[in-house]
Amino acid sequence: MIWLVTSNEGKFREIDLEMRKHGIGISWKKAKYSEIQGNDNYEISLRSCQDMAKTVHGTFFLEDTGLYCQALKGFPGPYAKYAYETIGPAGLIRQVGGLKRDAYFLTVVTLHHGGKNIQFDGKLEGTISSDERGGNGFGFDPVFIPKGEERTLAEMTAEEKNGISHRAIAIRKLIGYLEENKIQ
Ligand code: ITT
Repeated sequence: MIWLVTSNEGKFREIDLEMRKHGIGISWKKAKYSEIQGNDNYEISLRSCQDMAKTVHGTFFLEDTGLYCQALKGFPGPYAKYAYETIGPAGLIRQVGGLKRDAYFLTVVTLHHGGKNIQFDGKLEGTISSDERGGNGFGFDPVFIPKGEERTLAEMTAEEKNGISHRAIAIRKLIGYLEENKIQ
């Protein structure tokens, strides 16, 4: 049994979809863990995992995702959740304004297995759109246009987003590790 610890249903849906495609079943531990602040998503993901290992037994993983906007010197970066709950997608568009719109998502998965913590990452480059578009996905999806695309992530199906996303890239690395090590 492999647990995914997250309070975010959107994350669970995307990850479950990808893992089922590879024949791996996961169980959702819907827990809100206090996000230990750190300088980057690797540190936050690792420290959150170490903290959860005190109460969750067996094999589990969690992930931390950040959104880095070039024009804002990387803001909101690891504080994406705070930015989402405060200024929101519309506020981010205003902040970026007419500046260079390049941005990227970074997901860092940490797997806890056999007393060890192992990390897998995934990145998606793109730009911040000038208006909010689309009703799929979650978070900043309506304002993020992946490189080489015209649509925002929220205008794509879950399968299309998983084809290219930061999260799905990290999850496919995790799947490779689980398969190699026969972890289920
Ligand atoms: P956890 O319980 O898993 O921590 P969370 O929502 O707090 O859930 P994060 O801190 O990793 O997760 O994510 C920060 C925010 O970044 C999140 O609340 C979303 O608003 C946004 N976000 C994360 N992944 C995203 C994605 O794939 N597309 C759009 N926005 C995303």
